[in-house]
Amino acid sequence: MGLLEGKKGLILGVANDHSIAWGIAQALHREGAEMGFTYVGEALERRVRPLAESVGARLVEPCDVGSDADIDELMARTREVFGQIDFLVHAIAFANRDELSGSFLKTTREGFRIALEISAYSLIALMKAADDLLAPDASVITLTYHGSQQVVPNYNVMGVAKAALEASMRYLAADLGPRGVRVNAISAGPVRTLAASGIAGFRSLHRQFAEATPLRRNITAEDVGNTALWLLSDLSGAVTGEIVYVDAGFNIIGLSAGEG
Ligand code: NAD
Ligand code: 0WE
Repeated sequence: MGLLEGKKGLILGVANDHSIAWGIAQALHREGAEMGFTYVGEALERRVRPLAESVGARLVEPCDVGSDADIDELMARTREVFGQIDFLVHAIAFANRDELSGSFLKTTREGFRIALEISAYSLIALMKAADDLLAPDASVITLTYHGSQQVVPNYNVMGVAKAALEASMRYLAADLGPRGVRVNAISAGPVRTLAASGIAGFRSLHRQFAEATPLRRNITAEDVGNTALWLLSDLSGAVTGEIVYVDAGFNIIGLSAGEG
């Protein structure tokens, strides 16, 4: 009997089979969950549909989280197909590429607005729209990164957006807690996904990261999937408003010992 047998929910943020959201979906599928998926644009639809079908998804809908109409349409379809939902996975982030290199000081007003709207406000917008669909003991997770807490070169405005996302997660946890709904974040170490490819210096960051961690390794979407499984299952029933680090221990280190 799987840990999520009889539970159903939405996964937002699968772009391809390297996506962290796909690592999560595979872990949830293994434990018996039923899932609906979303995509943005026709190019990604062609990637997401076959993946969704491979885990028997009954719902695959477009949803640009910058659009209230898209979000409302998604929740209307979700109600038709699933009735209530037991979980929601938010694995979405976006900043204009030119905001993710060079000086933080050149962050633009528009670049700031877009990064915070798509990467942080979207969690609030989705939970607001899903409010009356969430089961009494529903569990919601979002994905964050340590660049919200400490400075990581080039992460720039995304660090500010993740700080806003983490704070939003805590306020949502406090708001929905009295109903039994839990909201948590997973802070993942660097994973080579579409969102990470083409980032200036990502290869070297990825390598240096592994060397600095207590476990001396990088982390995978599968690692994140297994922690997501715990947070979305009843095993984490008293955990809410928390940031769980899936980073091979990187965040506890003050100064790296290095090799030899
Ligand atoms: P990914 O590119 O596979 O996923 C990012 C997703 O965001 C894509 O599916 C994309 O379609 C979606 N997205 C972007 N703009 C959107 C919009 N307007 N509406 C709806 N969806 C939109 O990359 P990933 O690394 O799997 O990212 C998933 C989450 O994990 C993000 O929140 C990211 O910040 C976080 N994260 C990633 C890493 C990493 O190193 N890859 C580390 C920690 C946290
Ligand atoms: O959250 C992220 C990446 C999010 C992201 C990535 C892109 C690339 C393509 C948001 N918007 C865009 N926009 C694009 O046009 N991560 C945690 C991965 C990541 O990104 C970095 C990192 C790490 C780690 C950027 C700079 C430095 C480190």
